[in-house]
Amino acid sequence: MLIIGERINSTRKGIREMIAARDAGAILNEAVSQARAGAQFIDVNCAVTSGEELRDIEWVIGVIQNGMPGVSICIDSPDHLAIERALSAYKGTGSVIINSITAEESRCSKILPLASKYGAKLIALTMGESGMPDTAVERAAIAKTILGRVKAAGFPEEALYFDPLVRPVSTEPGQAKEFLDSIPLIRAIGNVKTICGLSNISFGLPNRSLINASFLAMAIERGLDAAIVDPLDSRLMSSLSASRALLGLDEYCGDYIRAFREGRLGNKPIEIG
Ligand code: THG
Repeated sequence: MLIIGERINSTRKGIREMIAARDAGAILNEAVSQARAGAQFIDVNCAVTSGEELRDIEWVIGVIQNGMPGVSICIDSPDHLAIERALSAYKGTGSVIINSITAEESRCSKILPLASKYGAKLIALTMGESGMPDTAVERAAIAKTILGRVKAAGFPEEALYFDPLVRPVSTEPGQAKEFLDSIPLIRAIGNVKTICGLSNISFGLPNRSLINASFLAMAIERGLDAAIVDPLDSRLMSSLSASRALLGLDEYCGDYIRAFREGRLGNKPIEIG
């Protein structure tokens, strides 16, 4: 299971302020703490900043890779120019994921060549020209269209992650099931992977972390390959450990037991020796 840390996102007021103040220490701390908590990639989104997204994303990436040269990043932007700027700013020794393309032709034709040029992995939202699909079957159909475009551009399908788009269960109660059902349908169209931003599921509800953690367990059982989450949410990360153990994805529960010993399952660390 690939974990992408979501916290460096300019929709969050605190992050907007750190970027505006060019507070490198605070941004680096957000990246380091997410990596320590188990994030393999750090999502960077500067789209809601001062109107200077290109300059901001270049600065944030510079700060993170100076402090963590091996860091892997997920470039999260609706603007292909910001994605290009971020790709050229990245000098780290880790890997890069571009977040994201959709079925929209113009977006694919700009971003696919960049993904190939920089050897990046790619997230594709299952969103058509006409907006968000309602059913699992529609999500898989859009994924198929995108897969055709991606293959035609010579991009390797195993580096492609489809995001079937989670919607709030509080306002659209049928959507959680459609999302979950779409995971195996999408994985069946080729040698492709699935990913989602999890926290939308709990929008508008109290105790969001409980809903997020429970939904993550369900999605992992259906085959979800990666998730964009807050890795500092210990309930979520505990649920991830337990789910992997229960599904035989953690041989002899070694990771689960290690997480317990280190006090990462919501328990106090036990004394050793
Ligand atoms: N799929 C893909 N990329 C994504 C998303 C997705 N990128 C953005 C988003 N969704 C995932 N990232 C975040 C980052 C921060 C928060 C939520 C999702 C967050 N939200 C606070 C909340 O929901 O209460 C509000 C923000 C605030 O004002 O503090 O922190 O689905 N491919």
